Amino acid sequence: MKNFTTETLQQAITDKLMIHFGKAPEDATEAEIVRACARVMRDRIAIRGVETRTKTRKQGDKQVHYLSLEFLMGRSLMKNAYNLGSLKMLNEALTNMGFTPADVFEAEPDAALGNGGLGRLAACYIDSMTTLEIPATGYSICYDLGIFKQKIVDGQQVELPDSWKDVGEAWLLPRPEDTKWVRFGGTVRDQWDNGYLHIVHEGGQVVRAVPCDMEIAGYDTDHVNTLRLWDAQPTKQVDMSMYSRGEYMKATEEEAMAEVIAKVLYPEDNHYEGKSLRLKQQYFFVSATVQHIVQKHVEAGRPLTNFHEYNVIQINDTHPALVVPELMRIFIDEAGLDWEQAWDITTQAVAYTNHTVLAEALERWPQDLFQTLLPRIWQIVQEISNRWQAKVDNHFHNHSITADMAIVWNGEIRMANLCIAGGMAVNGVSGLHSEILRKDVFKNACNMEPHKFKNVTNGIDHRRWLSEINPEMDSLICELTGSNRYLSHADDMMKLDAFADDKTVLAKLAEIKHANKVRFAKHAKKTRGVILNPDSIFDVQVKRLHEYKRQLLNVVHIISLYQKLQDDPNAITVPHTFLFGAKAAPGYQVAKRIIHLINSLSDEIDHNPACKGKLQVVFLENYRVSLAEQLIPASEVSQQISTAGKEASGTGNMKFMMNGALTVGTLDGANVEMHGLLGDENMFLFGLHAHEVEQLIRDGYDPQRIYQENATLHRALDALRNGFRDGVRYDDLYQRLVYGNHGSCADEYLLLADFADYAKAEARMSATYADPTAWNKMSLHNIARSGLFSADRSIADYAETIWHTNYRK
Ligand code: GLS
Repeated sequence: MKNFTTETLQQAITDKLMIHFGKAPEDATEAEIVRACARVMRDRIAIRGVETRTKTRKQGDKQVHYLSLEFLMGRSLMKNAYNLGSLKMLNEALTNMGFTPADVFEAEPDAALGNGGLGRLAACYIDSMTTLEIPATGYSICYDLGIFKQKIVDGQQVELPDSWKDVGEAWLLPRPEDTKWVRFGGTVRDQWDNGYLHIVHEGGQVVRAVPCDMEIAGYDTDHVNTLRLWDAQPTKQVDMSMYSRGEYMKATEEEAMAEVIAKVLYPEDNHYEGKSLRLKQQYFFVSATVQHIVQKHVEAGRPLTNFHEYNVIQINDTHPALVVPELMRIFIDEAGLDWEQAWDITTQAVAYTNHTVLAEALERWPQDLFQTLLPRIWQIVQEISNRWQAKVDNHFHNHSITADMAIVWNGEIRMANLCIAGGMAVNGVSGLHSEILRKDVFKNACNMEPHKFKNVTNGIDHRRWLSEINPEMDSLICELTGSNRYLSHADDMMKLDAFADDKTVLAKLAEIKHANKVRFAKHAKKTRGVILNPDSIFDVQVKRLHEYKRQLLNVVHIISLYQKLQDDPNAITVPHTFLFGAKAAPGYQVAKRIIHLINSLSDEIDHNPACKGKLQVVFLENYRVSLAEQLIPASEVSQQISTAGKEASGTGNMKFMMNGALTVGTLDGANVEMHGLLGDENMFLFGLHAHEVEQLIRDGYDPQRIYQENATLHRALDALRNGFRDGVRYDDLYQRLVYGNHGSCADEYLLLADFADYAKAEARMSATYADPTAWNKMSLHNIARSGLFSADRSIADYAETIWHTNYRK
């Protein structure tokens, strides 16, 4: 299909505006113009979607089904225009119509159906699967409310609902004809019919799952994939007779019960909530999805015995783990296969990605809840568990290993073990993380079935996270590498390494970064009234707030710098701006206290004349995808300082590296691979390594001793304890670090142990910054070597090592 020209695009948008809103361009609001543009793009992509599906069906290609409770898509207008090759035309058309394109893009709300890295990864992956022309579908829930909007009031986080659909809905194509029904509760009984045993599951509550599809355009291809978002609706119409009897509330009860399933995304990252509604969400979207996949397979005229040859189901963390028993239920109860046949197919069709080693994030469902809500699935899980346990017993003859690998144990269902038993592959998301899974977290399972354990290092959509958000850098890369080939072959960026001693190139690089800083400073002033100094180091830590990510280590270090500046006004020679952005899970009190602390410190420093022009701390409210897109091109230092062994991979680290920021970081997650590419000389490494962390904890860690011995640290922690000019004290955080409180051990994440080395790394970083040539050279090497972290590479790895599907090379 032909590309839009500026004229055809402008005409199409004008027509949409008139048909949908009854308005001429000059009367339309920005929200209306966004909706009209979205509809125009959606139509175009939808047509290609029909063609893609026809082709896939004809060729009988294997399909990938990517299940994730989170897809953190962000904005789509610029992205889709970019992928369709129409961004330039869209900019021109909007300008011709009297709009400022940047303001129009800014008016689109983020589709924030995810918490952080795990959800954003799914969004990057669907882009790459499409670009690599893999027939793939993403599946999730069409939440009414995405991750909450964060407001800072008196220094503290307040959560507001995020209703993205007003405008965001324009991207969705409702598909009521593909509706599925999902049953909760009720009773299960056996029934004999003509000598055959049937399972009858009846009663309880039946909810309708109605798909709303978001069509996904790839880059430089006509291939289109779908992100299918299931909406929950009641089965029964509202009972009008109840209305006429005046029982209004009762009449709408069932409706409300069904709709609550798709109401809101759970706002916890790296933490599981054992709530019945969460389990309902999981089964709701898994059951609808599996019913759909199996139905399509059967409709294509194929027997279920070759289901796994045509379908692979990738589950993003254990959240969709019920895929395993749901496939078994459909194969056995609905298609009449026997257990062995059904198990054989299931275990060849499912693959599981683990995204965390944190104990509080590993899902375990209480048996009582599970049994009541999903009675038939519970029976199947019990059978899977018994058979698995027999296999483990037979292999090891060791009670403690049996206990460790059990699926149902002590009144709980352990979802990770269910995924390991029920799938063909288990992968971690960085080299170190996969190693920890093999050697530690899933050690026994790996001993028994080593062939299942793989690694696929995460990657990011470099077209969005570099080319689209940093257009000047994109032009420079194209110029230096001789073409825009890097957009589909990210390793082409390697060619930049050859320019490390080219003064003109380094100067250009610095110029681009500075212009991005100025742009971000303007944006910050306009949107939140903050004045930033573009001639200071932009030192950034943006990610979810979690103790293991150690924002508090960064804060304690800033306090020590502040104190140094009190002693000696010339202690800081390079002006330094520390930028933070982070949402805390609403129930995570310690994380909320750390946000408060950052704001207290920011206020203290703002009011101290000695800091003026030298030191600034800024907390950026409501950190989200679209804010990251503004900030990352302007960042110079990327803080990736988690306790080694705790961050599975990280993906922000990759985005910063790609945009030329230098990393201050520990050897954790994908930082290890970054270090492998960059060496000590191109990043600022510090801190204990993962095995040293283990060792220290085994030997007995004593933060009090460090507190007593390190005078700088001692003084900074005392200041933190007493608080700053707003009068808020942080004794609780102090206690948590030095002595332990509320039953937690002292300094669980070893901030004190790493403090001295961190301060040294920061000092090295500041000193290097004072030497622009050295800095720009390092920055260039970072960009050049970041191609490995393209999501295209990750998806090619999945295709080759796990899915065994073809892809465009
Ligand atoms: C996470 C990990 O914490 C990140 O390290 C990882 O990069 C991401 C994607 O693999 O998954 N796990 C999680 O629960 N939230 C994440 O962001």
